[in-house]
Amino acid sequence: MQFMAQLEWPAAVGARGLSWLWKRSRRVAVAAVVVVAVVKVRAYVQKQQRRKRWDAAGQDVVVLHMFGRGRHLPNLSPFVLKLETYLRMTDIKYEIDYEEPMGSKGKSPWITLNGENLADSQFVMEHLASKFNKDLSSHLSPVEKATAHALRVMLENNTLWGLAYWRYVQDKGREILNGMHVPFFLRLTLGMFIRQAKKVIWLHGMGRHSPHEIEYLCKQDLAALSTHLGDKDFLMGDKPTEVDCAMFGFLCQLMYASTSSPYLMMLETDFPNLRSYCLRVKDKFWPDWNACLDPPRPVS
Ligand SMILES: N[C@@H](CCC(=O)N[C@@H](CS)C(=O)NCC(=O)O)C(=O)O
Repeated sequence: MQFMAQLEWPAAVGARGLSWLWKRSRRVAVAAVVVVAVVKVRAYVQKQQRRKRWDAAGQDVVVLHMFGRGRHLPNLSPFVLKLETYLRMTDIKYEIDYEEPMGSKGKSPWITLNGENLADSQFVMEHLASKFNKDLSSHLSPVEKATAHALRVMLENNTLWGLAYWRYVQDKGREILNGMHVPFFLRLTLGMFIRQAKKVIWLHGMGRHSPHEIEYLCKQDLAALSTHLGDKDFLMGDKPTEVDCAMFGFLCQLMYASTSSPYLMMLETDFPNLRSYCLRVKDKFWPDWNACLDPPRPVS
């Protein structure tokens, strides 16, 4: 059993279990190996079939892998909504896959394009911008590009954790569960998922503050965005740029999927320009918003 020490832990646990079974009943041990092999082969075949379907999307058509649609907004992930908004802004053709939402980095979204996989919304956007010559920020000065970069990173690496704290710790996942279709067996694992999320938010550092302090930190982020936006149509001026995708993807989470949080109230009372910005971007790039909900609503 010396080799077990070198196996990854799930394989080591499996090997120990098998050796325990083998000592008690060889027949049951063989049956267990056969069942595991069948499950693995089936999963492999299904993956190949999915891959064939994605390849059939056609040359230069992006397959966007993502979680299912939400009841009140097209996606409850700010990163998915960001990337899908970018595809719409740039008129890049895309298809959606809900079967395999998590990519090689264990996160959503990711894409398949011409048989290649690429993960992370930002890396994907940069890749598509150069491949399809769709750099929406080419008219910005270096200082403006630096500002857009800093504001995006603030949202995705600071404000995001305030939202995550509200969603998983304060709200205990209720709006997420009400906001999208989650299969029954996954609902059963919610407690485990929340414990894991709490740990991650704690490790990030946001989870060590009190709810009041977290609200204060996020309000400062929203104030920075609101001040920079002012009365412009888009964050960097009168034309939409990549940072608008991130900002819209994020603000929609506050507007449509965190309705009992203090953040929606902030948009309504303290930062009305962020709220009207969100509606403006929605009207321009998501005319079919209602059709992209689950269940779809009549187009108004
Ligand atoms: N930097 C990544 C972040 C993606 C991300 O955090 N996605 C979340 C959904 S909002 C996710 O997949 N979380 C699953 C997990 O962390 O286990 C990107 O821009 O795509």
